[in-house]
Amino acid sequence: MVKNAALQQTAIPSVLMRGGSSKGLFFLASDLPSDIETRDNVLLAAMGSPDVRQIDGIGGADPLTSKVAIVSRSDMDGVDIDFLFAQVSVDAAKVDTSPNCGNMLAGVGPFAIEHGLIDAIDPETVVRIHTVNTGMIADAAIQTPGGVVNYGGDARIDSVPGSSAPVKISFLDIAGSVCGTLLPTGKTVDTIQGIEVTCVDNGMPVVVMRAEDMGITGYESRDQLNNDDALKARLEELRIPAGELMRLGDVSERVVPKMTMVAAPRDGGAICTRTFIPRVCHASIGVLGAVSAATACVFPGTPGNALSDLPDGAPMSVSVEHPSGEFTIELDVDYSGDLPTVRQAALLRTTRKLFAGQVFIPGKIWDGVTD
Ligand code: NQM
Repeated sequence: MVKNAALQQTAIPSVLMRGGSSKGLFFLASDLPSDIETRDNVLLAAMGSPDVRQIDGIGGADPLTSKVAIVSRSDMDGVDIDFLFAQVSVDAAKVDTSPNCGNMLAGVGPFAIEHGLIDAIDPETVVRIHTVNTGMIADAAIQTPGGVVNYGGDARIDSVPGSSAPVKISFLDIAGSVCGTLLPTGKTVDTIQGIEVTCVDNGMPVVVMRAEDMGITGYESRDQLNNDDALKARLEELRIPAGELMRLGDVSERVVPKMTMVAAPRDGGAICTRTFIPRVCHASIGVLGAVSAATACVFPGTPGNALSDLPDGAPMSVSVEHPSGEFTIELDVDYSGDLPTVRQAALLRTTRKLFAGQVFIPGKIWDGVTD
């Protein structure tokens, strides 16, 4: 930690990484204040929030680029790394650490290896990660030929230009990550204000509904939907009671549940989605958001099930269409009980280190003294 007294700023070591289709700052937990209020103020200052342009920080003025990963060695048996995800609001002084982010998760393994938190193995290092937000465990397979993280490669994901090394992520126990149970209302279908929805939490609390019921086709662009103020107001009217039903309490200040509107697939996928996260339309779809939305489609009688074209196979490859392409998830579904359950979800992401150095925050927010 370096305090630049002349400039009255505190310099904090940090790496800017793209994780999947998101981007954000990665910190070692030991470089941040342990007091949560001070830490959140530091993160807000680093990103430049609250401000729609985040002009006084390094955030990208979009929820997808206003994210933080806080990384440390884990004390848990058999687990390598603890990852605390923080969603830093763009236009409000809010930091939400309740949900996970499967996109930022893709950068955690490389960051941990390059900071000496775990030894790399030639040619691949499987990093077992505990997401502190929800207690979930994930395995991320990082390419490390010669013990060095490989960022180059041919893997492509929609909504990210170019290609880089693949990061294969397997989620081991994601049901009920934030709400406690997979179907937090106890039902596969609820009717809220006349709209049929599935409230599900398979890694991310998500409310899934027919796009048609919300007055859209479900094939609109992100910009079209972001300009639809009436739709946004209607979604928020549904989200607040859905949050209560999902046992999340008052969600007016939180970033969960996410709102996913579904339509029949039209590009060869299993389901077409448009997701609000929750006040802005996602450019594609979140990783765990996609796992939850796909899971909602597995339950017979749900709006998603009726519209989807699910493939056979165990695990089955579910292609989730979104505004900038598709995202394929391998879902291992167990149909032996009364209701289907998902044993494991696996998917492919890529990540890239973009910038390493120090982020400067005003010294009055934190003097840089860690305890
Ligand atoms: O659902 C956006 C993202 C996410 C979260 C959001 C995510 C996930 O695309 O696992 O990755 O839903 O706010 O990074």
